[in-house]
Amino acid sequence: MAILPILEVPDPRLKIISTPVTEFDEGLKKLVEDMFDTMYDAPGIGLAAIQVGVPKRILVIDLQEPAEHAHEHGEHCNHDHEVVRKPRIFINPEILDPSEDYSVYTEGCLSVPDQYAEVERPATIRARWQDLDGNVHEEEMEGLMATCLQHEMDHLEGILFIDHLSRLKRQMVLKKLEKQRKTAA
Ligand code: GNR
Ligand code: NI
Repeated sequence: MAILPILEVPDPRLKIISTPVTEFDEGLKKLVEDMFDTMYDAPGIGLAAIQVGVPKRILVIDLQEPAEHAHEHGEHCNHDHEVVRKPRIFINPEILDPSEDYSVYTEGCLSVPDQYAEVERPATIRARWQDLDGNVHEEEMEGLMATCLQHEMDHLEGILFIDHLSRLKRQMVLKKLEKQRKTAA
């Protein structure tokens, strides 16, 4: 297991356009494992390879949502809500038909630490991608999965969530980040 350093703004590598994966080999599997280790450690719900300095079209996502429990009527729920891991791997992902209706989500990014802002994106998408063996999959996505996949796919084009904000809001986020770094130093 290896936790890799995560690139942060204004690292110029975050603007690189990532290239398609062509070799579905052991090196790819090892990188994906390290990406999960890094994402869970951060912690985050998604990670693009470029965030650990590798300009390849590879994403990992795990929304880590609370487990759904069936409760008997009247049964008191006093346990901690455990999180279920549902690790998902997306190689060479594509978005096929984004919906015309948009949804707004307060997004954050491990490369823009501790900063959050509302971003509007298509509410549902059809996604196509390859797995570690190169097999192609297709699925309709909605909710947080649709938002997160679009956020991660932006990283493959060198785009961050702050690039969706007005220039004023983007400057405010970057100023706050700078200030936070100074007080943390
Ligand atoms: O951990 C993350 N949380 C998150 C919240 C809302 C929308 C997108 C994300 S992705 C982010 C991890 C990250 O930076 N992935 O690139
Ligand atoms: Ni991000």
